[in-house]
Amino acid sequence: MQDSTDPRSAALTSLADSLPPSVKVTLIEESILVITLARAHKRNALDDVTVLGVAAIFEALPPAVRAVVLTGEGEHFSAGLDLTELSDRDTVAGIAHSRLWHRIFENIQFGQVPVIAVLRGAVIGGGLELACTAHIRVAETTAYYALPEGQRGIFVGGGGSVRLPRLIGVSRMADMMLTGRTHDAQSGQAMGISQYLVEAGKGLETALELARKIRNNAPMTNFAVLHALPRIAESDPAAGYLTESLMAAIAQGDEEAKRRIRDFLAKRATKVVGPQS
Ligand code: 1HE
Repeated sequence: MQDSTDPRSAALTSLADSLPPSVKVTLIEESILVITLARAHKRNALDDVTVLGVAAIFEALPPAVRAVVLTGEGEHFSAGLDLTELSDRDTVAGIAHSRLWHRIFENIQFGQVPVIAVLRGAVIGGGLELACTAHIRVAETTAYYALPEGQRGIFVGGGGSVRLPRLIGVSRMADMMLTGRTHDAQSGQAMGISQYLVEAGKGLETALELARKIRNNAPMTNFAVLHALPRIAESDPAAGYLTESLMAAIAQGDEEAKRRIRDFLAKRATKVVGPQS
């Protein structure tokens, strides 16, 4: 493990120095960046300073970083929007704030590297919206999901109404918002919020294992999964098939793909392994 004082990570050190105390970064094995929401005393509620801190990281990811793990300090991932900042905002400022979150969250989802979120305890409102920007969500059994916007008299503003229905469907999201229903980790896994469900305290370890696999992929494949796959999935089928063909041809034409296929044919590459329990 390498921390931000390691001389090899000068870019990270300057990034870390520019962050607010509520956001921490640690570089692991030179290529996995762990971002930690560090406002546990406020249940990692997302105030502007924290969200802008996260944004700054994704705008200036050190080139060596191949995967990001996003986690929260303490027992909760995030209690959502910092409600103390909401009362000062009028309608116009509210639109600007939501659009700011949109830009920042878009930059996470459609950024340079895959992001794995580690979910535990409260994953509420804007915290769930932030979690939805990740490409993989690892939930610990303590995780629970809620959208109390209905009770607070507000609406999701961080892209939740676009991203969450694609995971769980409009009807489940409507139920959460209308009735204040909370889903536990098992239910969230069954609905498709998380792709992995692990015991309490194991989320970070699992996320790091996944990040190690991801960083070994060809960069072109990771790019295609992040940028082409979701766009193709949203396209009309004819445009989707064409985009898929173009992306497939670009990927297979890359020297990295040719080397990997030569390695497999020469029996130098690992085989696919059967499902693990
Ligand atoms: C907060 C926030 C917050 C905690 N904004 N300060 N989100 C919510 O409606 C969830 C509100 N939070 C809660 O329901 C509870 O805090 C929890 C279930 C997450 C945790 O409960 P607990 O008993 O462990 O902690 P606590 O005592 O309630 O909170 C500890 C402190 O964090 C306390 O401050 P303190 O100064 O009294 O110590 C809380 O006020 C503070 N805190 N959550 C501000 N959210 C882009 S639009 C998105 C819209 C939304 O996200 S709406 C959902 C908002």
